[in-house]
Amino acid sequence: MTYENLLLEIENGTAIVTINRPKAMNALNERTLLELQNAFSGFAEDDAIQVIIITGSGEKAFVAGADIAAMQSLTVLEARQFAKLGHQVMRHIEACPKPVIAAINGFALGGGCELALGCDIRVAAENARFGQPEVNLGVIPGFGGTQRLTRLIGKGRAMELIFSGSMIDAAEAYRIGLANKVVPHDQLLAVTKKMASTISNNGPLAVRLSKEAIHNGLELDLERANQYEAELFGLCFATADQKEGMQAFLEKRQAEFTGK
Ligand code: DAK
Repeated sequence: MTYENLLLEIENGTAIVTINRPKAMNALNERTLLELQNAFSGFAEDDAIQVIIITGSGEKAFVAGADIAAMQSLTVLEARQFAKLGHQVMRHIEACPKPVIAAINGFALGGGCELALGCDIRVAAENARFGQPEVNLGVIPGFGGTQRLTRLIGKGRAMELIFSGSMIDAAEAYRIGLANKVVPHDQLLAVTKKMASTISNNGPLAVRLSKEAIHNGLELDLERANQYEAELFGLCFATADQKEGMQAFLEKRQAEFTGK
């Protein structure tokens, strides 16, 4: 697939995906969603990629939402289809076996906030603004916002953000657990890449199994989730990475993981 709305770079095992529709504040139209879906299918299968970063092009926006101009005249069935595609893409990102970090360089509104919520970690620039303004447009969040935001920051805060449609700044997003970290705008990519590289230096299979344990475990009760964790912990002992990691520790040297 040729990408019209995404820029892709791969640097030291990190794929950097830049959503590139700056004139529309990087709003998500159908084409951009399909491109994201396609790109993430590739990342999942590419052994050279350990971590993925998603960011937006330009100075102002990460993603200012689903594309309102494209949505305005949708029929009921088309709107349903559009929402389904958005759900599939967010799920695809969430289920990607490798960690995904959102580097939020400005507005993350509506579908943009939902895209950030589909990522595993959110690093925000100081100028980032978050919100679910859909009710201002007469709709509700349509790409999982009512669910993922609530699970991440809790029911009361999610309700306030969604009912009011108000924006919050990066500091407030950090305070309520929506952003993991806030950094100066000009350091956003450097800090996010450093985080990606710290993750990449760890046992890749262990990182992927941790992601699986966290995501799938959250859908289970604690007893079953702990059993599930124990199974995945056991599985680590079938890997060369576990042997290398523990041996390297005992030999007081840096581990050289192979992801096998
Ligand atoms: N879609 C399309 N174009 C957008 C856009 C968006 N979400 N956001 C901004 N733009 C475009 C503007 O129309 C403008 O285009 P031109 O007039 O230059 O052609 C350009 O980007 C620059 O925007 P502004 O001139 O407005 O720039 P400002 O700095 O003054 O303001 C802003 C920036 C981000 C605060 C403002 O543009 C804004 O409020 N944008 C809309 C934010 C928003 O409401 N986002 C939520 C979108 S709704 C569903 C499926 C999905 C969803 C819901 C239901 N189903 C099918 C059930 C999800 C919905 C959403 O995400």
